[in-house]
Amino acid sequence: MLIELEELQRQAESELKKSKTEEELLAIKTKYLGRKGILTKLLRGLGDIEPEERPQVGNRCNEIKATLTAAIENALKARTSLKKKEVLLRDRIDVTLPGRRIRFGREHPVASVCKDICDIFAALGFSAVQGPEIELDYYNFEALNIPKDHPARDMQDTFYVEDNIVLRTHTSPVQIRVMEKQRPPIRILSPGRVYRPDSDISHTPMFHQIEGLLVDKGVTFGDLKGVLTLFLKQMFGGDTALRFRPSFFPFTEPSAEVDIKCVMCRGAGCRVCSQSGWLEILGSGMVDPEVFKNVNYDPEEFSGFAFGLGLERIAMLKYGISDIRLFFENDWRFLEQF
Ligand code: 2NL
Repeated sequence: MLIELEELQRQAESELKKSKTEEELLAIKTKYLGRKGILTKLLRGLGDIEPEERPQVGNRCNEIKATLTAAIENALKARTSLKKKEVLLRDRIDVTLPGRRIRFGREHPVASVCKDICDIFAALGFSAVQGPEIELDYYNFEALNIPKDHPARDMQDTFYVEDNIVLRTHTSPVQIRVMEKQRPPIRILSPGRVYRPDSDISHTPMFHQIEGLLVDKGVTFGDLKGVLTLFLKQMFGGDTALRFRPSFFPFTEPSAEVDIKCVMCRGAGCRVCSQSGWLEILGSGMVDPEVFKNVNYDPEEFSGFAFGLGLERIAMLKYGISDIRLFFENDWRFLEQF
């Protein structure tokens, strides 16, 4: 019996030596030490052995059990630490590699031009207002004295949502809405997105506009000239030359467009100003009495001026950008430069 026990221990130890994986080790553990394991059974069966042999066999069984248990636990531990080492080696991080470059966000050039304009006019008492981008035909055209047969109302020039609903083509409707609700004095700016079905290097179907409106008693064309001159000199520099040119808009009378001396060639003539030496910056005029009638202001009591300009166009001139579509690609290589 004792010889058989020695043989059993040798066999278990040799199996242990040959085993490589955790699974194999666990299988050996079960085979010898499990609930139905060889050693467990032997210990349970001690009662059947001759009484004089029992203590010696029992002791030997317990010794072997203890040795085997320790050997298996050691082998398992070694296996786990080896596994950990393998994982650490595989998931190693090379801390000497250069880090990924962090790219900082920037204010969009259209947003900064909008802010600059709002700041200049805020100092003159103007506050910015907002309104719907999906607008009734009435506010976008009718109230602004734009006649039913005006080309701006064509399907080619306006996005129609429904018969009487459009994507606003300018931000003037916001100002009509303010005048409907408030009495003069009025000093407002209306920046925002506007929509027109155009697309090429100088047009996108959505772009940004800012309009301004001042209404009070006794406002004259002199006020329009004074305010817009102050604005353009603050915007483009005190030595900027300006010219007011007669123009026409259905919602202003008289109307004027304002040019500045070309910022690229300083008036010599270049590609940007089409060799004219001048850049068209904004449209303006005295609010047409018909517009005042539509908002129940008495044109005999009140007068005012209004103006409008495209923000992308200003940003293009300020930063020397030749393709308007760059503003809408959100490519950081473009945006990072401002
Ligand atoms: C341009 C011209 C302009 C206005 C906009 C306006 C608004 C009201 C009444 C009268 Cl509520 N006028 N706005 C006036 C003149 C010109 O914009 O070239 N925009 C890009």
